[in-house]
Amino acid sequence: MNAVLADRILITVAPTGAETSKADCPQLPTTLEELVDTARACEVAGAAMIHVHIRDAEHKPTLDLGRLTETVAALRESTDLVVQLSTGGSVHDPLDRRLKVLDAAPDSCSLTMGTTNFGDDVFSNPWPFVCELYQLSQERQVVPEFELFDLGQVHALHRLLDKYGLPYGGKVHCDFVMGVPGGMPGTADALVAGVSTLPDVVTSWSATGIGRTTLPVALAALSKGGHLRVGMEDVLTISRGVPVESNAQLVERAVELADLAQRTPTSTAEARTLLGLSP
Ligand code: KMH
Ligand code: ZN
Repeated sequence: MNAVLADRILITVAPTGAETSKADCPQLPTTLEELVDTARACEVAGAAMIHVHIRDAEHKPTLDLGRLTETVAALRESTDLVVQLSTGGSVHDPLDRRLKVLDAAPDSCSLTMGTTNFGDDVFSNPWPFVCELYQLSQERQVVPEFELFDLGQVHALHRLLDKYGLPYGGKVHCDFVMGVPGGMPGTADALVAGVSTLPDVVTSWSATGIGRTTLPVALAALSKGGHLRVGMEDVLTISRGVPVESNAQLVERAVELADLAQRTPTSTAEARTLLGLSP
């Protein structure tokens, strides 16, 4: 792991996701303007990376390449955040469209390590797709963030790295996505089990807990020296029954929690070093 950055914490914001509707949550950033404003506010609050899902003119999830490319450009123009595009999309997106996301040339992409039941739906990530997406990320010089929804996916990560070697940039960054109904629970025990079996070549990891598991997972991740992902993709309440006002509010809370653990948010330049991107 990165001893040099031991007192630093990478905060990733996942502001939108693909599973919440604008009608249910008007404060969700779904237009490009809202996303850029959110990104700016979250950078000021302490985030260094943004995990991006975009929406169409009707606020529905889309993988439209033109919109993705425009979004990457707009975020680069307005912020220094590391721009990570979701290749997970929504549970309804076909695999071929998800591979095309890399054509938008982000800094980073999410790469989920296996198929997961996702509430009543299925988040499909068959092994050949995982391998193809990983090789494409190496070719296109995009740094993957390996998303781990279940403990078996940690083993799949060993298998992938054994077969195809290290990612572009030479660093291996993972994110535990916990508490999805169908995946691993959002508990300290599950996090410890996952972290203890990570491949030795992993250089950094973060965690996020969905819904009511957000705080337990964040506290467990801080206790284990991990990084944090926060945002309205993962949670819509700031405390029991109280809606989140903005993504920046969640980033601010992450900074406060990190401060208690004597960790300071990475700058965007430090985040690039941590992830194997050029500064
Ligand atoms: N929307 C979820 C089905 C990712 O961004 O890579 C998948 C997801 C993971 O959000
Ligand atoms: Zn996502």
